[in-house]
Amino acid sequence: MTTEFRLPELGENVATGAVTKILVAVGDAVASGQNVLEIETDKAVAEIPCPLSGKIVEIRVREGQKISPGEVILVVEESAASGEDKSAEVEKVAVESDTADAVPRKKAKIAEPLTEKMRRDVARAAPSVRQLAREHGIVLEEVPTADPTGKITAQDVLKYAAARKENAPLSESADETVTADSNLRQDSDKWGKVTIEPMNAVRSKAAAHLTHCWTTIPHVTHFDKADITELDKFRKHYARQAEAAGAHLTVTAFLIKLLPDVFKRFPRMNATVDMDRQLFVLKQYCNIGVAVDTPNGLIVPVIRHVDKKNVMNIAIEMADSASRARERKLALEDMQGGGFTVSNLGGMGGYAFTPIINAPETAILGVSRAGMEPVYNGKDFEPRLMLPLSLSYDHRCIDGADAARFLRYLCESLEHPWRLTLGL
Ligand code: CAO
Repeated sequence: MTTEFRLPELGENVATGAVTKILVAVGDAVASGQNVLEIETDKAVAEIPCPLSGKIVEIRVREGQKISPGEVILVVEESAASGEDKSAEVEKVAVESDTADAVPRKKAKIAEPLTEKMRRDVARAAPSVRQLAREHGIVLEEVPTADPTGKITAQDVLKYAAARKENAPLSESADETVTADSNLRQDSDKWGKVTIEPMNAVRSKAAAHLTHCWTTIPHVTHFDKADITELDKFRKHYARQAEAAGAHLTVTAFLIKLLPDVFKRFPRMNATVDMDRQLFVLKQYCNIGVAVDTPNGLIVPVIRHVDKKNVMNIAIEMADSASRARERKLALEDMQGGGFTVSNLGGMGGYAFTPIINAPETAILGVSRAGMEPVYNGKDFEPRLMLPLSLSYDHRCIDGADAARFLRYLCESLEHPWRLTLGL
């Protein structure tokens, strides 16, 4: 007797995943609970265990293929021992039969950590909205939303569907490049040799989000420099003590610590623009997104309530979030609820850049590499450690003069952190 093993549900609203690795081969013996497949969804790579025991007689998926819950992964010739307990986990279907339902009536069992993680990864949307997305052939997680809680409305889906249609020639050809087998093998175009590199799920989601941010927010970027000579002495003075307590002190943690007080003066920097209702939502809480460079692409975990944390707490949490981002261990909510983002490229180099605002936020701070510069003190040139800062802001909400005042005030706060304690 052969039994089909179908891809179980990956979590509410997770419509597809890409097969990144097949861990077994036809003819292999498989034991119940053994991982047979690696699947990549938007935020996670997960191993899929097979609840059957026996010999694999057929593999119906291939690496790189996108599959959905309910699709057959393997056909297993079951061993007698596994015959008793499998009924609740997979649906029995004769291989020859073509009358099998496209979706199994019972869900295949899936390893608990996976379902928990993926359940948290889902985008929020009403069933009718999910249905609408399906009708348009849209993966819901790709739909950008201006809602601060991440909720996706029917209007968001329709807007996205219309935009996608407008860009059809471009996106269709891109899709063809990465999905069609023949094109994956293609190694030249009319100008010469090429290499085809498919987009992974993180990059494809980031691409859709960044396009939405860049095309819907009128950006302006303002530049300034903070003299962090004294702050750096302070940081280095406490570096060893901090390290012993588990924190690597960097300028990023100090910067984040100062932001809540600076926002009190400039509340529109920690806000959302609501064009439908023609208003600004000013946040009373302070959650800061930190752009993290990962092997799979840019990910922005959020450090919550930084106003209630000290520099050490922030440094520890930031390092932890960055390493979880790099290991693909973040849940969707770990990346939600931010009011402002900090993107520090200073560890790598450069003296300025123009970061893209992370909608629905209204501003983002780019940090470049601090370096020694000769600064004129009215009499002489002094060597000072200068930190270049680039602030991109939403011009619908923030005017240039406010942005300049905000960034100057932030620079002065880095230069004289005690000033904030005066409330001046
Ligand atoms: N100027 C000079 N040196 C800097 C610096 C700056 N602006 N920022 C960090 N450094 C130093 C740190 O002090 C550290 O050196 P020491 O070990 O000698 O103290 C070193 O560079 C590495 O720091 P880090 O980058 O690991 O630590 P961080 O807390 O400053 O940043 C994180 C953490 C997660 C923001 C960072 O690792 C990262 O991923 N940055 C990339 C962000 C990114 O890709 N942005 C682009 C978005 S748009 O595509």
